[in-house]
Amino acid sequence: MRDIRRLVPAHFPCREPIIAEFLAILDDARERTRVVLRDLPPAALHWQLRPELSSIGDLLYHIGLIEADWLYAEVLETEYPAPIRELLPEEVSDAQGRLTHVKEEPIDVHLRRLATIRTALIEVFLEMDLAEFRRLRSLPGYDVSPEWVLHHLAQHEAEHRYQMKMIRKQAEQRSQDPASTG
Ligand code: NI
Repeated sequence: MRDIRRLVPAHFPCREPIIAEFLAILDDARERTRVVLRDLPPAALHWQLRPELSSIGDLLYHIGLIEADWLYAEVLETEYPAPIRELLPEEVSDAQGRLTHVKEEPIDVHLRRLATIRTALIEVFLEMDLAEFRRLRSLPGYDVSPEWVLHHLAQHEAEHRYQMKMIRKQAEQRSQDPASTG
């Protein structure tokens, strides 16, 4: 069967067709992340090259936290609702300014967290009109539109996806050859 590469905006019944296109792009980005995580050995989820470096689990948590943060702080200009706050107990970075090292959870918990945040995001964008999509929100350091936020979230996930791919490769090499230092 041929591999068909196209976006499916019809999956997102938005008021504005262009918003459905953006949601389809984000959906494709998530699918590509899932491919990188497919059949991930549980030990590789928590593996760190060095104690100060992130694990794949840390990065999955980070991707969800950043998505929720752009959604609530920037797009909606509000606080996290309680169910989202409960999903994200850890701050984005630790006292040293590094990405927080999160407690070890199974991959399903990570994927469910990401899916819950994504569902909340889609609900907001289904109803949005074009003026609101492009209306700049004024934050302390910058002005930002929801349109840019969706673009940015796809980029952000792609950057960390590559990082997760490299971590996985290193973790799997180590598990085959524990004496290796390379
Ligand atoms: Ni990041």
